[in-house]
Amino acid sequence: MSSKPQANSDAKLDAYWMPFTANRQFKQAPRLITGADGMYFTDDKGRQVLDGIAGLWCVNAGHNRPRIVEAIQKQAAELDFAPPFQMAHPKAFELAERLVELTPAGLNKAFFTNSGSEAVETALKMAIAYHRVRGEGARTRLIGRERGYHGVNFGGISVGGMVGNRKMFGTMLSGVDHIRHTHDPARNAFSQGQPAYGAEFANDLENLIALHDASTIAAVIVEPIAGSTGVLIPPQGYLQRLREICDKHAILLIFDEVITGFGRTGNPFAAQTFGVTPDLMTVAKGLTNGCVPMGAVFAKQFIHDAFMQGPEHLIEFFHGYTYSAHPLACAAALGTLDTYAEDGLLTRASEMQGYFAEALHSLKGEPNVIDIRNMGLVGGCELAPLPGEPGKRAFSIFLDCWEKGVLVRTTGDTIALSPPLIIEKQHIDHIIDTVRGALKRAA
Ligand code: PXG
Ligand code: PLP
Repeated sequence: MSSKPQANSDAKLDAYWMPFTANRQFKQAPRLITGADGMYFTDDKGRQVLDGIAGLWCVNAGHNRPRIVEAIQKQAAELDFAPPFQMAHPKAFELAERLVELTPAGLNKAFFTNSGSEAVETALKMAIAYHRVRGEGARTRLIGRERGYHGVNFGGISVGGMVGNRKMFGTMLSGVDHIRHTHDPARNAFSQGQPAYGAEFANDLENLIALHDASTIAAVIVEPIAGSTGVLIPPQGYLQRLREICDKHAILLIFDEVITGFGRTGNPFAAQTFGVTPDLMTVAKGLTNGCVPMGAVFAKQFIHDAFMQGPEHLIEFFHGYTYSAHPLACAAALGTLDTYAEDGLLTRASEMQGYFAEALHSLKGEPNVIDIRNMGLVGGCELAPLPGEPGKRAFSIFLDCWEKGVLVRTTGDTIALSPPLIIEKQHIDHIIDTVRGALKRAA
């Protein structure tokens, strides 16, 4: 269909400053993707590459799904854009209604953004403004967690806990504090599913409340499973404990489900898998199967209702994006929800997780493997770092797997797997065998 870009020779690679990429290294040996279907990418040399990470944790239904493709094509020809402020188009309402049927009980208001990063900014602003509209304007502090990833905008990196994403960018938001991360390989290495130890890490929140006083704290934001920082599964009882502490002190609990949303853990949302419901929940990625950029924040009714006061002709929440609820994104999301429903994908991870876990944990004992973690269809295999060169060992595994026709993701020295939810057993075997080969070759 489209002409294939030529690596190195004629294609000019200069002008594009690539995101989160080693630009100079990449441009010496580009990895170019030119097509995708089902579980596979096609690269510019015509090779088929098995997608072990659903693109970037987003293509949950696999690539090139007809309903989504058709929905986008039809929408583009019918309504390209409608202003989202003081105006709307019908699919925005339809999508919100469809979504709140899937969300955990009570999260029944949907606010649309264009990415996970924007969803996070939106949720943080909603939390602070919520307290203010009800007369608790001193509640402005935000609590995040070490090793958290909440996108790359200023609010998100402020509450986030990845040093590399923060240290270059000045002082960020004021009034932010962090609880400890829950990664505890000394006690929990090679746990399957939720590790046994570490619920007490949630008590850090009590310490911060003692330090700052609850009357200054608006919200706590965590990923139910930390994805980008290496697949950190919450210890048993940990999220429940966070919920209890937030309730006790009227602090809002925000779950960032940008990665865990839309079936990754075996339920539509990880909140359902873990049995803990937040007050605000951010999503993106799987919302449109990665096909058109879109994110959303789901809010509990009481948060929304707190804003609905004052004269009715006035704007209640001074926030929104030019492309909030963009018609193409709404069409893509509706096509995505149809596809998830038809194929039973939002619960499929619960069927596949046993086989996936067994295959993944069979890597125990391979060279330099120091921990393996899993939940639903997300897995992490952590390697001992090369002395003085953190991240390098895992990156060499990533390159080797790509050469051998499997796309994996690495973060630090953890190999992360998050395949499309349509995955079959033979694909799991192929991914794990390829990783195993790479680990042996790198030894
Ligand atoms: N929150 C979470 C929990 C995420 O995982 C974002 C927010 C930001 O979403 P956007 O759409 O603005 O990128 C994310 C994104 C990785 C990786 O390698 C993960 C993400 C993004 C880039 C790389 O794990 N997650
Ligand atoms: N910068 C300028 C000058 C703008 O006019 C706008 C929106 O109108 C923005 C930034 C924000 O863009 P967006 O709504 O796409 O986030």
